[in-house]
Amino acid sequence: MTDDRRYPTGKFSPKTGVTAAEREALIRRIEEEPALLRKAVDGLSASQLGTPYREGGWTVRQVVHHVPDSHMHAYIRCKFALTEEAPPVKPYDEKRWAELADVGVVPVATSLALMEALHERWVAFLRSLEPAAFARTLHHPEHGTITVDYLVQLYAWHGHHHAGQITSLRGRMGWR
Ligand code: NI
Repeated sequence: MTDDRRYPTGKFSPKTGVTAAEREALIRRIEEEPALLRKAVDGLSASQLGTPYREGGWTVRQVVHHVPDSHMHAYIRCKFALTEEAPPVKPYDEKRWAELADVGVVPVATSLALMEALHERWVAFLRSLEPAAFARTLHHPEHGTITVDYLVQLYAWHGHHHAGQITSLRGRMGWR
């Protein structure tokens, strides 16, 4: 297993007791993810987009379409947390989603535009919240109780994680 290729920015390690300043920095990281993903794939050809980012891994195209699929879930989970009492999280099978037929035919530009619009809504929403809102909870069937602060940390990592997989492939392949 090539962990460095799979986790170019390191594995996700959440903490408890996020300060207001740390939270602001995390939201800024979420804010920059659409541009980061756009830059990661800038100028790549169709065959480069069809290249797995590591042996046995998703293609660049699958990675790009996966990120907004995942972040749409996250955006909606944040809103459920604010509007219901400890609502259940509906997990989804991300591997099977990445293999659905649309992923092979929709241009990556469509998912980049989706990311930009989605993150504009999501970041505006997060910045509108009172500090206490970040302690609101959801119930995950595998992870138990999670908070909005946990989701903010996870998604401040997740977009960078996947953009890093592509950037690291570009570096190794010498793609300019
Ligand atoms: Ni992911």
